[in-house]
Amino acid sequence: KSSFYRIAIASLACSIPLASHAQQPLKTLLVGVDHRTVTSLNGDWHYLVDQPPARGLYTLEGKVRDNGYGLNTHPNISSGPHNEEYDFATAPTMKIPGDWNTQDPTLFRYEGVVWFQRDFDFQPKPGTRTFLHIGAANYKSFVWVNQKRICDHEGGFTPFDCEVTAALKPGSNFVVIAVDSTRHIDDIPGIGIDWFNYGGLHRDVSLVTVPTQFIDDYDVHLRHDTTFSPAAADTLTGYVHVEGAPAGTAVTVRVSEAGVDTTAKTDANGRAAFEVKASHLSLWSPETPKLYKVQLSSGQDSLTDDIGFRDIRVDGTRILLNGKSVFLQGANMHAEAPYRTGRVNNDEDVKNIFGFLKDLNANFVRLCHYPHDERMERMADREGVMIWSEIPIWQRISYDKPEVYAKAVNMLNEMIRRDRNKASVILWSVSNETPNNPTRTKFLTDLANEARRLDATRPITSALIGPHPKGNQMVQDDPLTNALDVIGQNEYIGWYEGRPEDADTMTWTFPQKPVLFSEFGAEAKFGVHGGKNERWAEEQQVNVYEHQFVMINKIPQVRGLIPWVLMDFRSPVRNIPKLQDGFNRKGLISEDGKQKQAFLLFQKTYKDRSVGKA
Ligand code: GCB
Repeated sequence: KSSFYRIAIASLACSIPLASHAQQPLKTLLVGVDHRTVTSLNGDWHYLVDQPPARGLYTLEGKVRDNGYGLNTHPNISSGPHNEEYDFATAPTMKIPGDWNTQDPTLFRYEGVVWFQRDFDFQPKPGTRTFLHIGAANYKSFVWVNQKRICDHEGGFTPFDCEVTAALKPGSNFVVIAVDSTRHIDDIPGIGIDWFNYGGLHRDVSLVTVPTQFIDDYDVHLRHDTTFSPAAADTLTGYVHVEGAPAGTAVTVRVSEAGVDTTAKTDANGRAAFEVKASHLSLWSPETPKLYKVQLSSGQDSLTDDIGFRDIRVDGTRILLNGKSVFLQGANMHAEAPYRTGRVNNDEDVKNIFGFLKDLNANFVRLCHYPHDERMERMADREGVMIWSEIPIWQRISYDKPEVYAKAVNMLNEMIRRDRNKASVILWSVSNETPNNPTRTKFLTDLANEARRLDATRPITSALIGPHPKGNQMVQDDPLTNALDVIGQNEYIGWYEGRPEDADTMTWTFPQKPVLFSEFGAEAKFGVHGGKNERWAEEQQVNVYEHQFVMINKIPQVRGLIPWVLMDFRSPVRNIPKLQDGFNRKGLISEDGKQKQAFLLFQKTYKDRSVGKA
């Protein structure tokens, strides 16, 4: 974003009445699908582009058509009355999961509706239910199976499940999904974003068959007491939710390695709460990322997940992991695939990103600015990397609208539900760079409290901007800090504001809470060399960071460094030819994996632990 955006944000005045924020029920969402046996629908799907006004999907009034392309009929080419003019059978194919932008050159900048269709064989089994699980589709999805309209979903980065039991038949079936990536002011994110709006079915798609009563949600964690003591950290607690189960249904939770084997009963809502002592629990940490096999079963259904147990909390201005103060040495990362570009969605992409983090000596990553592929959390769990996970509230959101709040709550729910059992995730973030006004503060305070209600075991954060410097003083007095456990502070001294050396004399005042420098940095193009103050030179990027380190080292409550950004990423607003070419160049690494000098600076700084203290 340019300084123009910053001013625009800061000056958004607010005189709109504060909305009251009602709660929305969450639809079925299966947790731990990657630990179930599923029928993958990944592979080649036929696709057709339905350019605006997207007449295959919408009526001219903007309503979703029940008799559009979703029916997957075929045109009468040789005889009979003329009908719809589309045909999936002869349409080209693309790989799912995958964004359409990097698979078809004619769709590189396309934002709008694309239709996807595939056939699949299926043999329904009596006494089962089947769900179509979509890892994520950006931004709105509309699903038909065998000509029946099944479900819709809004939100580009979280999973959803649509029950298809009644629509399936033995033998050949087909599914049609329309994905609309058009941006709107009242969406989350809104219209203006500094990343590429990759559209499509960009994460795994599968069919999940479960018994009629099945485990759809669970939460297994170390009991979060008011204080932490290693000796007393021996109790596992949480719940297993069994969809369709009458009250009193038995649920078993087994963690054999920790001597846990307990049975609980569901309540009237299908939820079985449990609490059980474990023996010789090894707590998860970056040094010892221990994961346990957790076996859950109820009736015909069972599922085994890999779960780590640890305690994360804030104490004054410190962040305590298992009772010990930690300093987060991290980086920001978009879900941009290294080397190939496009959205991250496979093991190879994730391995490459974690390779970068390991080389950097990082113990932390902020996944920007939306939930990433679940493989990221899985890998972080195994590798011992801590994660900041965020919903896409990124500048210019319609905070005055209750329906926008409802969308935010839904995204928060979906994010927390998917990842609450991941030990690596230590922070939920409700937003990034939001304007300081009462409507936004009420919205985000309610949202932070909602996050706490959903998960009382993790601190809540947000990345703030401002204040604007008064001389060499920065006073962070944004009232949103009252709603946060950990303060994320973004600032770009030396790039968007002032000169790199201005940081040396800058002083900061924060509320007495842990502070993470959640974004700071400068652009540089890999291979461009020059003086310390020459824009785009790798040397200048290093210079900016060196002055930042001087500043940050003087702020005792800083508990983490999260430079912007680990890797260059596509952003259509970055239009300086030869330097940017459509990429935000603040990466420590180029999009093809080349380390800039600033990467080496962080690598050494993190190795020596020379900036900041736990
Ligand atoms: C920010 C935003 C981030 C942008 C970055 C930039 O403050 O949070 O999404 O990409 O600045 O490079 O301008």
